[in-house]
Amino acid sequence: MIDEKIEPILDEVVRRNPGEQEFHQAVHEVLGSLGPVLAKHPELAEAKIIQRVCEPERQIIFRVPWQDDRGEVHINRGFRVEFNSALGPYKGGLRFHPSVYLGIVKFLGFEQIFKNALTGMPIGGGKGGADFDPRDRSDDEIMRFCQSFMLELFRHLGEYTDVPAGDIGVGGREIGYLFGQYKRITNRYESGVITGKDPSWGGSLVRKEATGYGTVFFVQEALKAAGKAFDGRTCVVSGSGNVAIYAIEKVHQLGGKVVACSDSSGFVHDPDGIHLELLQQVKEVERLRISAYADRRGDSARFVPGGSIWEIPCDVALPCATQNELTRADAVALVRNGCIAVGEGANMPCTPEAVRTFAEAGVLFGPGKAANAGGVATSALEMQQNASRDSWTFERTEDRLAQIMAGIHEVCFETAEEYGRPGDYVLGANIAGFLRVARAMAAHGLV
Ligand code: NDP
Ligand code: 2IT
Repeated sequence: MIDEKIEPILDEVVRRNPGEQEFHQAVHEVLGSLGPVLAKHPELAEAKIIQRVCEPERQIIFRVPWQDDRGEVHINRGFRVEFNSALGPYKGGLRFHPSVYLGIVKFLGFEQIFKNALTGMPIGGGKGGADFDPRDRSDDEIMRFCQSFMLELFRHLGEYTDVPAGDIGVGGREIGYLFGQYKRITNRYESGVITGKDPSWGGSLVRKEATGYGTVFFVQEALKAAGKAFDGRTCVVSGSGNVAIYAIEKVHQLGGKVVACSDSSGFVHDPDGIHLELLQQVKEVERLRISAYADRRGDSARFVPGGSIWEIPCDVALPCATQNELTRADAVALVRNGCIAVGEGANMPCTPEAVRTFAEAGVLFGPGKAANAGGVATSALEMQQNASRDSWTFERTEDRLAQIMAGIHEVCFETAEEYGRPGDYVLGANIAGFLRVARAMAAHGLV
């Protein structure tokens, strides 16, 4: 039930942003937690902080023309939504996927505001991307697209202004091309203008692993608070991209076993445990479909085209692919099969009905803005290293990441208790993240 003071604000967001279904969903999810905050802090209501935080500070939409290897011309649409700079420069990834439109960029940017606040690092919230499909494109085509994209975006960026990174379809290769073009246009080696760089030229160790590792660290903390652990647990991880691969690695390091992962064409079930090196070879090196993993793995693994990965019984489920990939029916199947914890490695992968199903069944549930914050937190550590012209060891950086994730768990846990809903990490994350941003916005006056 949404609070009666909040309902008109939500209605207004829907009216002013027609057709942006994912953005409406993300706003509904956050605002659904904020009723008790307004009751406790009438000054925030008076300053209309909620209305202000729902309106991006700046939205940039631009044309991205490029030529493929045969000389054919393509026109894509690029986006950067600079949502909120109360806590620091706009910070958030770029997504290249054919489904990208303003509503997806705004949902991601909105989530990013509160996620970044939860990290405790000095970063505001933003997101960008393009409706470009990188699938089956050559390296040269990817480079030309990235160069054209940056030729427009560069004027909006800067280490104190707006600092992009990767997301779906944007990994180390794309970050390299984007940085190279920014450097060429501006004639500045401004390392801190983009994160997710390779450690050999200004990137941070652990950034590549950070989102997946961080998600597992968050779930580990939640299990610990419930007197449980990862050791001996069976896990299912959806996706097989950057977040999924390193979530799988960390689960294995902690003594759990991941028995299934997926891509948009289907999933593989490997009851002996996913073979990480093979998965990396297939997905990171050769950029093949997940079915190639099952082909090479032999009899122990099978590929299931289509279908739901969440039918595979597990103790811990980590959705690490994309928004709304885990529905109510999937949640019911997970609960029926004895799942005890869910950590959102992706952004908003569970539908609202799925989240409700987990809550009703008492499943520990780590929402994305808390559970997947390790990626952006390590981006902030990369900015810190760039600013001091330093680079830290893997161990030091991973320790910082683990501390940050434990801190995020703690603030979500304690905030849920303070507001009378122990164990409700959704409420805890939304309120704790919102309050940090809201207090800074109030202090800055009406801007
Ligand atoms: P990648 O591009 O590396 O991998 C994405 C994975 O998800 C692929 O396996 C892809 O399969 C699958 N996927 C994407 N879209 C769909 C879809 N519509 N249906 C089914 N499967 C799909 O991206 P990341 O691993 O970086 O991102 C995964 C999620 O994590 C996203 O929600 C992202 O926003 C979130 N995230 C990422 C962070 C990061 O640092 N990279 C930080 C925090 C959150 P296929 O190849 O078939 O498309
Ligand atoms: O959703 C996310 O937090 C990311 N894609 C990472 C953003 C970042 O700036 O590292």
